[in-house]
Amino acid sequence: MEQSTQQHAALDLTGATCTSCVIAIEHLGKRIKGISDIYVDRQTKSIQIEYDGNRQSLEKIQEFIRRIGYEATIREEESVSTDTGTTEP
Ligand SMILES: [Cu+2]
Repeated sequence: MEQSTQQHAALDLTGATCTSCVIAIEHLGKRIKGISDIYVDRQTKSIQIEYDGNRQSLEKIQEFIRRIGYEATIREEESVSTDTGTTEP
């Protein structure tokens, strides 16, 4: 049984401030199994990831980033409840 539910995740990135860091993370990150897309936002110091929904894929990218000298923290925001006040009765 193989689940292929595409999911989005965000990681906080520490230490990678120059363009070459960002390029390295984006370029090599895409080659990690389970990661279909990765985008580093230097402004917000975050990494946006599209992945297969497998937690191991997230841990793999975290480990990879640590190995090249930076720190990435997975944001726990999977179950976001948005109270917008526009809920129907
Ligand atoms: Cu750098």
